[in-house]
Amino acid sequence: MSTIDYSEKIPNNVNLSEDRRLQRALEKWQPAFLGWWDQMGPESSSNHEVFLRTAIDVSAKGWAHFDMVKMPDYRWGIFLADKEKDRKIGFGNHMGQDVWQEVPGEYRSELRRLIVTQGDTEPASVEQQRYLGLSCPSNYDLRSLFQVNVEEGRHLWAMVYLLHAYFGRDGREEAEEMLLRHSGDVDKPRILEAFNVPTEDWLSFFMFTFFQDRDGKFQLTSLAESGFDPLSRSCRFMLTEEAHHMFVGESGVGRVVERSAQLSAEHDTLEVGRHGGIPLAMIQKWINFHFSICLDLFGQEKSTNAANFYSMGLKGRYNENKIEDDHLLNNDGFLVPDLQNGKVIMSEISALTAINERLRNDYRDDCQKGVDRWNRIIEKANVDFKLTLPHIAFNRNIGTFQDNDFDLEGNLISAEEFAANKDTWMPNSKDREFVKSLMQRVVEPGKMAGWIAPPSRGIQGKDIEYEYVILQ
Ligand code: BYC
Ligand code: FE
Ligand code: FE
Repeated sequence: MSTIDYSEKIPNNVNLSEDRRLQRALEKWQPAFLGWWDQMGPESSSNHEVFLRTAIDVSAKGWAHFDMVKMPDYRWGIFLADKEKDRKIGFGNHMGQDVWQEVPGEYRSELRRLIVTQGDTEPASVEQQRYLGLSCPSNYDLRSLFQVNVEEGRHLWAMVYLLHAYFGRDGREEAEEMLLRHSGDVDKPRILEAFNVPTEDWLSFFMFTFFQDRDGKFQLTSLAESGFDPLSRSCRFMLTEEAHHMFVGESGVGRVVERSAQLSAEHDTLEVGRHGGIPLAMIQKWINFHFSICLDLFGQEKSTNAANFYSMGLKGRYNENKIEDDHLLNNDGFLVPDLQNGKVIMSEISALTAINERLRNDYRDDCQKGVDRWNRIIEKANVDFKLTLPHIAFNRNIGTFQDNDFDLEGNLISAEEFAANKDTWMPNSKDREFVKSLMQRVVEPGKMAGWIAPPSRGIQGKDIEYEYVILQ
């Protein structure tokens, strides 16, 4: 089951050839996808040879094969993690029952909505990153970008397969819509707001893969708990790909921090801009922005949608099976932040309606660990500066805090005060211009732009100097 059939037009491990109708429908969607890739995917990249990994086996060991590939020839396909024998639903009203191999009729629209929302983010990210190849800091980094892009394209395939295979005609319509909405399009934007924000420089790209792909990690892990087995298996395999995206983000920001700290120490100043680095204080502004827009991706603190998804057995909590409680949550409480008398306080609500907030907490803890590791890089360089995550109330557009303004520490402030400080807390147009001015394309193998430290090693045992992308 786990070997992938590459003789097919659409590589897959779901026996696609045994379902002619489904195969034909997906083969019809395939050229639309390729057309979308050509128009909305990485700019001027179609002739580059790229050292890419392709899935060949879904088992934990050795699933990938590396080779020089032109991106339009990448073998996007449908890969599900192996079926777990006798898998049972692990939470909610159907706990203990066999997982579903077909869509439970009464939950059809909720399930479809989750799959559509998940699927929509994948092509969105490719659209957001489409011009970055023109300003990459190194040949190595250019490969990372393209690797992430093709895999996000494959994640779209993963969700489109589920829509086609299990949702009939409206599933096919949703699959078409995936290619018609576009990031930032005023008429047909992507569903979640953070996926409509352009990613115009490489500091933003690394922040994106750290903060935004990390939302992907947490959402996919929760969906991997799903009682709908095909969704669970899809997400489990996507998570193996996602691990690399996390690496690109954390190591990418880490290398920028390393270079900035190094320049700060060398010149005995934090103002390293005129030495070709990105000041640590400016990196902090990027963190403030990206972290706050990504917190919105978890939805409202108190959500009946989330409670329903959970009780229905469609979407669990992060690492549901490692949590020791009744997995029903009918009688449990959970503390969520609330605004009372002008102060952010914690108040208890039902654990069921607090599912989104719980996941956001897990996410925040994971982000903090990454920030701690960046701070160790700064310490090692003997520079006196500390990066932090802003308070959860800062710059929020979804949930409890959306109608008020807060400073970085979570103090309620007036709209005027926020407007007056916004440009010191988050990237302003001058900051963005400055960072963009540093983004001069470097593609010669082994060379690095001056604002970023080299990676500690190359990819798949190759040297850092290896020509990962042959441009043409
Ligand atoms: N923007 O009850 P609530 C990834 C809406 S990233 C706009 O809290 P719910 C990736 C909401 O729709 C992972 N609208 O909502 C990363 C609802 O609307 P209605 C993506 C928003 O449903 C990088 C209303 O507000 N996957 O894979 O519990 C690169 C009430 O809110 C937003 C998923 O998200 C928002 N941010 O929670 C590539 C998993 N938030 O009902 C890829 C699937 C809320 O009033 N999605 N609203 O019309 C979900 O699980 C849930 O839909 C959400 C929202 C957690 C997103
Ligand atoms: Fe993805
Ligand atoms: Fe990702």
